Parts: sequence; C-alpha cells; structure tokens
Amino acid sequence: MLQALIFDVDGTLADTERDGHRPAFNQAFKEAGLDWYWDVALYGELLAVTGGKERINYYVASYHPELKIDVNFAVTVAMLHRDKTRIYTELLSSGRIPLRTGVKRLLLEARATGLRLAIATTTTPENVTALLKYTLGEDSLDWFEVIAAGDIVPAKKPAPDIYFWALEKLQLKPAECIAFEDSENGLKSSLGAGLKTVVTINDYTANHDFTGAATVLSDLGELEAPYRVLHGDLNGEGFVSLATLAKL
Ligand code: XBP
Ligand code: MG
Repeated sequence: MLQALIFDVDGTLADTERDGHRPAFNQAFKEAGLDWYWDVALYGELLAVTGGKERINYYVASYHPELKIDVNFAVTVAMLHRDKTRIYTELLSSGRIPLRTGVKRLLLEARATGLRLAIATTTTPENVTALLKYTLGEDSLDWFEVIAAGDIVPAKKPAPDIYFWALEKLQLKPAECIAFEDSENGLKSSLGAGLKTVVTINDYTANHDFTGAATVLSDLGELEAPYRVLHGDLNGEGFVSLATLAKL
C-alpha cells in the first residue's frame, strides 16, 4: 500500500540547475575575484558530481591542477559555497524559477488524500526552504514530514544514504513509497534504497541511463499539457495522478 512520495529537488521539483545554481556559482566566483566561469555546457559536465562543494573540488582538480589542495583550500571552498547559497536563495526569492509542470497538482492531490510527503536531495537545506517558500508559500514547508538534505549524510547521491535516512525518519519500507528523480545519479540513489522511481527528464539529463526506472517521462504532465512517455507505459491520462501511481 502506497504511503508516501519522496521527491528529489534540483531538476525534479524545479529546473534549478542551468539558470539557478550555475549563475549563483559564477557570481560567487566573481565576487571572490576568481576568473572561473561555468558555461552551460561545462556545467552539464560538472553535474556528474552532486553537491556544490564537491562540484567545486572536482572542477579545480580537473581544470586547475596547478592549485594546491590543502586545508586552506577547503576553507576557501566552504566560503565560496556559503556565498553561492546566499546568491542562489536571493535568486529564488525573485520567483524566476517556477515548479515543473504537474508538481503542484500532484503535491496537492497527495495532501488531499493524506499521502505523506518527503524530500531527499543533495542540495543545501536553505535552498529547499527557499524554493518551497517562493513557489508554494511559507506554509508548504510543513507539507513535507521529512526534509533530508545536504550534508546530513556524508555520502551524497548516487549513494542511497539520503533515501535510507528519509525512510528511517518516515518509519516506512521502500515498498510503501515512490521516489521522483530527474538524473542518473538520483535514480541510482533511489534504486539503491530499493525505491520504485518515476523519472522526469530535463535538458541536462535527457541522455542519461535510466535503466531500472518504473517510468521515464518528459514531466508530470497536466490535463491540458500531457507528458511524453519515454519509457514504461503508464496507461495514464497524460498526467501523473495518484491513480496513475497506483498502477505502478
Ligand atoms: C543536486 C545537486 C546539487 C546542486 C547544488 O543533485 O547536485 O549539488 O547542484 O546544491 P540532486 P548545493 O538533484 O541529485 O539531489 O550547492 O547546495 O550543494
Ligand atoms: Mg535532481
């Protein structure tokens, strides 16, 4: 029996990467006097590594091998990332990044029927709070019984740890939940925790390997804007509802 829906945030609830996280990283680099710039294509490559601090470390190791990686460098990365989080949450407050198609409708339907909601993401907790606040309103933070985010588990996605953490807090078994993801790393994480997973792709993840997903869709769809099915027939009405999920 389905008890809870567990959502990834970046790329799944909203398209946050290209026009949200990416410019925030670039602005933080600029403010720190660095000439680093992550264009759209380079950022797509860097998304292979989840977590902002981890992503900066990976970039430096790959593109600036001349830089000395010592204790001071870890402090620099932490400061850059703190600034990036400030810039990113300010950007969200402008309301420029909306929720993806069908997300609000499905969340409201789940709430109306008493289905429990949770979040499992690698992004920083402040980012989740800001996204929910500026898209669904302040009250929406209480819609989610568990918000598993950021550094609460040391091993980020594709490790399953963040989903295990959420399941433990929910006191539910994987078979009682469905996960929503947008990327290969996210899917590996949810599948690793034994969760049935609905994937909604975006421009950065369209060519990822989604083997094992229950279904792969363009988005969650709406009656007037149906999803495209890329894998796994849902026999649905063109939008993901609780009735559609019951078929999984
Ligand atoms: C999301 C991420 C995050 C964001 C940045 O992955 O990789 O790192 O890009 O967030 P997923 P922070 O959607 O699979 O959870 O800078 O706050 O780490
Ligand atoms: Mg994601």
